[in-house]
Amino acid sequence: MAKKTALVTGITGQDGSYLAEFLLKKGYEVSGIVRKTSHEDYANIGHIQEELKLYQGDLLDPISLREIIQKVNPDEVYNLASQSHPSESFKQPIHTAEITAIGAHRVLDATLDVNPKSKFYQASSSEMFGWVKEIPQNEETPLNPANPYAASKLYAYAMTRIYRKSFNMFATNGILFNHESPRRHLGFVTQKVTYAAACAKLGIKDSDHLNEEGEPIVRNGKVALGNLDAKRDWGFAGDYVEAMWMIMQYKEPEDFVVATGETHTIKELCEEAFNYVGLNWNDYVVVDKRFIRPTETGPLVGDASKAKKLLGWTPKTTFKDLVHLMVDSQLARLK
Ligand code: NDP
Ligand code: GDR
Repeated sequence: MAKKTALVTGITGQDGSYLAEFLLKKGYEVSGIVRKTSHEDYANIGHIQEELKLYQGDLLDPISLREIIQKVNPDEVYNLASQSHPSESFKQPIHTAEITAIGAHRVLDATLDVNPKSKFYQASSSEMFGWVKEIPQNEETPLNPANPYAASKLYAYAMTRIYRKSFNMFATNGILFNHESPRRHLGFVTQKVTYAAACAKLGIKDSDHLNEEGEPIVRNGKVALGNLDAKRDWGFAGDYVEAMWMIMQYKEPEDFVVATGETHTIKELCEEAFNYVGLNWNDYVVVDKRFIRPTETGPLVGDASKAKKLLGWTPKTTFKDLVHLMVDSQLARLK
């Protein structure tokens, strides 16, 4: 039997790399879209690069997208590419919309135009719940975005539903809550905190890696964070890419919330990471108002009972295990 073919946008990112690994294991032929950059060191997919087919394209460029879809002729398209930093979206709202909203629409439209039988997955986000209307959040919870990234995701989510209903496409949304891993960018809070805990454990007072303001993440032995009371529902990225695939195998194209159902504050994250290396987080964390966002999303906590019931999906990694595996990975890298 011919191999199934998947096309993954955002394959160099955290989720793209885990999804590519997962699909290769399932026997898929996996193609990915990469941007033309000056330095082509794909850190997250280096270990599987030879098994992948990579095509240069950009969500800003509809012609490249059409050509790639034509060449690959995919059974399944996973649109994971985006400007994925909500914090950055306050600084670059239009750029974010170009990629995260219209870019996603370009991939959706090119799929319909070139290969309408292909299934389509849109990487939708719990950020769309924004200033939340209810707790916990499920597929029926009203969407109320609180930043330009979330508004862009809302547009792409809505277009995916519109194409499904209007053009009879197998177009789905996975509404994923935060999911993390050692492959996360250091700009996200779980990586920042676990990196700082590892530095503290190793006695590193000034780190090599820089924060969003271009300063060492750890400076004079301290890490500067923003809102410590924000609440997030954090899972492990490796578990969440399985849900993406399950959503695409379901008999009907539907939208699914993917979450752990547990929420924690940033303070609790700090406590878990620093306790794990035998230290008190209060000695290492300072609040810096430059990292406090103009508006905050949440409190986020997802109700994934639909995914559990219809797909049989459940998360395997606990919050504790996730934080520990991220600290361990940072310790190994720094050593
Ligand atoms: P990452 O930031 O790790 O990856 C983003 C990917 O998008 C990278 O491969 C990046 O390429 C690519 N990309 C960015 N701009 C463009 C463009 N103009 N053209 C083509 N490719 C582009 O994100 P994650 O892996 O964490 O997330 C995957 C998707 O899921 C994103 O859409 C994100 O918004 C969404 N999401 C993520 C959640 C999470 O908790 N991780 C939760 C809910 C949704 P390059 O390497 O060149 O920068
Ligand atoms: P988020 O992730 O915005 O939820 O988006 P991030 O880790 O950036 O923020 C989570 C929460 O932590 C608070 N916070 C800080 N955040 C950062 N980055 N840096 C800090 O110093 C800091 N201090 C406190 C934030 O205010 C926020 O409340 C991620 C991305 O993966 C999106 O693409 C995805 O859609 C959502 O998760 C679900």
